[in-house]
Amino acid sequence: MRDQLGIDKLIKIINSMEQYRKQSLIKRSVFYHGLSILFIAALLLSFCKTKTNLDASVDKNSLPNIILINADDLGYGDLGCYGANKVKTPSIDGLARQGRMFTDAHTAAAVCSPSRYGLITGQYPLRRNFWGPIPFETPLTIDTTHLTISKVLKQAGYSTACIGKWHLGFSDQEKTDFNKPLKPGPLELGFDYYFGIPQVNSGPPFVYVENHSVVGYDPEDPFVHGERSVTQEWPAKGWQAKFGGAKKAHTLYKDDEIGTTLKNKAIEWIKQINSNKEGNPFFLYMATTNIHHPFTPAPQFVGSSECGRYGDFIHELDWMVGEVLSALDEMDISENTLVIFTSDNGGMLNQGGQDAWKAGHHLNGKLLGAKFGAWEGGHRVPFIARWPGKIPVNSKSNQLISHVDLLATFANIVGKPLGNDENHDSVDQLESLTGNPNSMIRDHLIISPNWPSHLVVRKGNWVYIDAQDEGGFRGTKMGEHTLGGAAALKLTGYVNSDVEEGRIRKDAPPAQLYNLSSDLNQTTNVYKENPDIVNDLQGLLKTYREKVGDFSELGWIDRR
Ligand SMILES: [Ca+2]
Repeated sequence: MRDQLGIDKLIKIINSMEQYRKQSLIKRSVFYHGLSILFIAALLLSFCKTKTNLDASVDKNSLPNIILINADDLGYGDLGCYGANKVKTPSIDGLARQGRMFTDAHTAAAVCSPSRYGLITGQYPLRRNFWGPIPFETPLTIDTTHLTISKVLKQAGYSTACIGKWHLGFSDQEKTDFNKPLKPGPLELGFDYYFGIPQVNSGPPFVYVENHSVVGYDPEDPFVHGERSVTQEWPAKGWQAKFGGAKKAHTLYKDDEIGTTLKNKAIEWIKQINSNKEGNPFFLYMATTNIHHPFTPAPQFVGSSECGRYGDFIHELDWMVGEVLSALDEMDISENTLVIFTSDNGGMLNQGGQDAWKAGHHLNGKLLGAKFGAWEGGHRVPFIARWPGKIPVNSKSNQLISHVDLLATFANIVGKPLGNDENHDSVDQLESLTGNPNSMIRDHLIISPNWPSHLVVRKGNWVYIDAQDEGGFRGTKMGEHTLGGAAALKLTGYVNSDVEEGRIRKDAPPAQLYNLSSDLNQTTNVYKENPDIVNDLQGLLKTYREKVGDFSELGWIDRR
């Protein structure tokens, strides 16, 4: 039927063309010669068009959307699927059941800013001499010529967004001027869109930033140094008196609405990209402020957990994740979306963390140590990946992986594996996500605590720390915001052979070696018993210390 209609149409067209020729008095041979050239050109054009569309649709269909959720300060023991029972995390537990949970995943650093640097660049932050959280006027810490996870995906045709906490600086000036466009920033590193909080929820400026601008900014109402900011007061929120002005921008930022706002923005962006019929895959890097202090869950979560505001903030985080996952279901795109959930460093024994601990919630599970530190609790974090049809459901992996590995892994997913570039430390872990490798893919792993002296190297089941104690927070008293290291063992009751009554013993070895296969909780320093291994790992660390290069030290270090 369709063929007959086509032939009838063709006869009609030929008849009308002949009529036109007669009217125009053009010779039959000239007219049809010209027409045939036009016909061939049209055919070629139409072939090219079809071919391009075909290629694009094949490529796009085969590439998954990627959502990378990076929680803040969420410890190894903070989720139900990792053993927590004072909080309920049904959405994240569900994600784990539908995918794979990793038990030996590590951040690049035990601290917010350098951890995020490693995640985004695939490079150990030590190469940038980067150790601590950056002050708020620090310029962009990532070189805009550097390869990033967002660039790898953008170059493969992805629409990309960063929504949430940035904490990696803006501008190329010596000090960032928030009264000027915040450029370069995430957009110059491969993100098409950015919305979020520029720094951290505990420090200024307490405003939202969208792309290059502070949301609600008015040049008539600029930021002012030394003026108290118009912002809500919360425990463990600081420096309000340091940076004020910009009243309208400050008023738009309400601490207990951040979780909801970021969740809404994330879903809004996914919906907008998904409704774009070009069919590009998308990459969303969603960095929550949950569960970094101040603990500011929305009112409906207050009092919902069994371990205070710390747990309530986890409940809000779980809700946010659940809402994003539900949105994927509603849009019918869950099947072709790789969702990764992780955290930027281990749990912190701040006031909220200490209260939670006393209520029986163990932030980092049975792991020794916490945020900022070289012990496992500082950098071994939850890492869950779901990719229907690719990642086996309800599976666990004890493969040693690092956040820096996402760069090479994403590059492989989009079919453009990275070369052996000295400028990154990323190892392709696609096989760890989707298969069951028999042996460790990584030969070794370097992890940065807050103190450069305490650099960590992991090789096989051995972990070596180049100094005594945790090399992180230095608070020694219960109730102190920065309780950490040996002193924190008075709270946790955990045991380490170098520690006695909350202090490092006088006869403790100068550095630390643990065998994680028999002593995951780092109870016994076996440095003295294994001089050859110590020697080998010290040598390995030395090669990395030489990579620091010409950079001056970056980030705050708790050197009290
Ligand atoms: Ca953090």
